Amino acid sequence: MSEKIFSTAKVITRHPANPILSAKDIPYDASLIFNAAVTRYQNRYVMLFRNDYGATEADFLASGKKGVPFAGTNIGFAESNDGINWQVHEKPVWQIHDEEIERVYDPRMTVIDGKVYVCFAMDTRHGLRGGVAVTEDFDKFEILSLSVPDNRNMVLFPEKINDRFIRLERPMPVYSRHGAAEQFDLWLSASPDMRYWGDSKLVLGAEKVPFADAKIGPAAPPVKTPHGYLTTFHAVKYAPNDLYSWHLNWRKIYYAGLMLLDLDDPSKVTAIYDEPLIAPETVYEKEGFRGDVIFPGGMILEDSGEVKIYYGAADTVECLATADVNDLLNLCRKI
Ligand code: BMA
Repeated sequence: MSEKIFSTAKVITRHPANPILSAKDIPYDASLIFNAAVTRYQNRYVMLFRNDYGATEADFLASGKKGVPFAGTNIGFAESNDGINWQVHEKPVWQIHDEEIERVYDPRMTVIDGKVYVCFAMDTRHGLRGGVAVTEDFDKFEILSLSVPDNRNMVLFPEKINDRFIRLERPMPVYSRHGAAEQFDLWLSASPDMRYWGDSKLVLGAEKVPFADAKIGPAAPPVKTPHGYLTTFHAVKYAPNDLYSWHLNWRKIYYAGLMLLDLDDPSKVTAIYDEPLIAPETVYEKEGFRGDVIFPGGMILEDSGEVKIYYGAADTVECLATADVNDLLNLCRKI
């Protein structure tokens, strides 16, 4: 039986300026600019982006593609009046590297009551933790909570629901998923104060996604519509052969999916699109550090009904796609 070929939904338009941010735009050491958080804050667009620096494709080639370590990962900051053209701050704004913590990365921003909450992943010597921080100036980041390992891909809803903050998240249960490699699912937790998280519920099992045969998880933070919280997720499918990559043996295709969550109980998926919203197709999505990776980290619903979806492509550059909110809602079928 031949493999089904998944393609990007017709309602999606890739921005002609793609990639909208890449290493050449950064005024300091930068190699991979991707998996950014983007939101609107104080009358402009703001972006926190991941920068893995200190190794190039040539370094990997010289190593026989066995791989060379990046010197580090930091988080950069950029601002924009139109969401397309970005002014990048002259220095990175956030980096943690000490005896225990290796790095913070993959930020996701949600503005609640005038404050910017930043979910992030943190690699530590004792496992991978997901965290929530708060900033008002994109200079100081106060960490409010950190999960036990292994958990990441956290994203916050744009408001309290039934008096509690809610986040989507993706724990990584390697011990108990019946031997399946990387079969991880999308969960939700609630908190009264952003510090204590609990009441965790399964939202979507990986087996429910027809274009995944491995892990799924959150992508960009949800946006509110009258029909429910519209949100992207990421879904991984294994490729039969090696994909384009700077290193050897890269075989994971990352698709962006789309679903609708209940306004009162967002642990309930009310509708889902059964094909990818965005599938890797362009050169900048298929060729890079890890080809065939699409990873949304920002979703903005404009007053016009346009939805801007910001996504990391090939773990190398940051891109923008747009769609009409009604077209996105129409893609999601009731379940
Ligand atoms: C995941 C994370 C992401 C990355 C993806 C594809 O495990 O490391 O940051 O985009 O893999 O490499």
